[in-house]
Amino acid sequence: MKLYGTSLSPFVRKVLVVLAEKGVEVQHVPLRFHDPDPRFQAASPFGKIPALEDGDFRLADSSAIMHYLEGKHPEPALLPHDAKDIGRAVWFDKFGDTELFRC
Ligand SMILES: N[C@@H](CCC(=O)N[C@@H](CS)C(=O)NCC(=O)O)C(=O)O
Repeated sequence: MKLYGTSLSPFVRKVLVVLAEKGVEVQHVPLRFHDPDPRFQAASPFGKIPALEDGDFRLADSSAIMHYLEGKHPEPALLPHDAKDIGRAVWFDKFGDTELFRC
């Protein structure tokens, strides 16, 4: 599994924390956004970081990647199952990525 994106990005750091908490081995490729690397471009069509490559599966966006990792490596669980709790968890994730990030 490869994670593209420098850890200067808070979005990349979010995914690195998820990978570390779940004990998933990853090859970190610390490139910057819009890097011309064709494998990165294939994983992130808009050139944003982070992007993930897992075999022939590619995915961009930190939240999408987080949900993918949660499904593939359910233990330890980092997301709740209860409807209200998952609603709140998604709210905090979006808040961190948007309102808080802008500050
Ligand atoms: N919603 C995306 C946002 C990713 C993002 O905006 N990353 C910044 C770096 S911190 C980036 O790649 N910016 C380049 C651009 O917006 O074109 C995510 O959660 O991964």
